[in-house]
Amino acid sequence: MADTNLNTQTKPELKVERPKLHKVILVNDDFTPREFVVRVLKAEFRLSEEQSYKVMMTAHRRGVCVVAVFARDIAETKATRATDAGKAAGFPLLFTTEPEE
Ligand code: TYC
Repeated sequence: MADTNLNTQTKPELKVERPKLHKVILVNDDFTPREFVVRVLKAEFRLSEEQSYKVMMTAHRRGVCVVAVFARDIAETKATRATDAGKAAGFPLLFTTEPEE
């Protein structure tokens, strides 16, 4: 009996999950001028003129466009700042966020 292993404990599982990245989404509207949208994309998201124009036109044509992905708090801060830039200029420009799958 000296060899009987009575240890039935199982190793506790350590599950460390990577926090999800969050998308910042540009939403189209009928009022914000195209050039203003491009200016905000360049200033807040550091996109080039060309990237900004493409993102703006995709939202314009399709209704929405993913601008970039960030950790949640950064995505939310940037979306709020960019939306506020529109509001300050009297435009209904809207940026939202959502978690990646
Ligand atoms: N649709 C706007 C216009 O025709 C331009 C625009 C594009 C506004 C994208 C918002 O997310 C937007 N002036």
